[in-house]
Formats: sequence, structure tokens, C-alpha cells
Amino acid sequence: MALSAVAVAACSSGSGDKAPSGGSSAPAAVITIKDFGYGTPLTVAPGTTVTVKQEDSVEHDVFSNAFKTTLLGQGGTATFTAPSQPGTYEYTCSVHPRMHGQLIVQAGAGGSSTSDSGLGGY
Ligand SMILES: [Cu+2]
Repeated sequence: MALSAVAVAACSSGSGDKAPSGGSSAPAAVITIKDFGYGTPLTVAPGTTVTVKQEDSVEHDVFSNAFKTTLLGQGGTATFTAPSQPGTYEYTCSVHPRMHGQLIVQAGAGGSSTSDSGLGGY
């Protein structure tokens, strides 16, 4: 009787500290466009769905050879799929070519799509 109660208590506390942030909800990959800028470079795993939030008062988009979104007004959102090839991807706004952002695609980044590829070969 007493032994089984101790085992249950130990088990529940052990699993509690193993996954502090929850394994199923990976951090969201979000680019926020504001004040004619894309913010700091975003690092994601290959094939990640990236959400773009447009909070500027004029229209912007995300445009590169590898991915792009539609033109977004204030409050608009869009998603695109990150390239499968690791690397650093520069993107711009098709309306404002002076805007520049960077998307860094890195195997294992984000932690949400590593389950099928095992531990990295690098
Ligand atoms: Cu723009």
C-alpha cells in the first residue's frame, strides 16, 4: 500500500521537470513587419511554416527567390513554408526594395520537425 503511493508520487514529479515548456507546442516562427523593417533574423528548421504579421501602416510583403507572401495591409497575416535547403535567405519587400530581412534555415532549429530525421549528421 505505502509503496505504491510513493511510486506514483515519484513518477509524477519526475515527468514534471523533464519537459519544461511542453514538447508538442514548438515556439512559433513569426516575422513581424513594423516600421519598414522585418526585425531580427529568424532561425527555423527546414520546411517550417513561417507566419508573417504585418503591423505597419503601409503595405508590405516578404519576397525572395525561395519564398514569398502576398502584399499585406496593416494587421494582415500570411504564411509561407521555409526552404528545405539549409542556408541564409535574404528577402525584401517588393514595394520597398530598401527593406531587407534574413531567414536562416538550419537543420534541427525550432525542434518541431526533427523527430523523423534522428540526431543530426553534422
Ligand atoms: Cu514594403
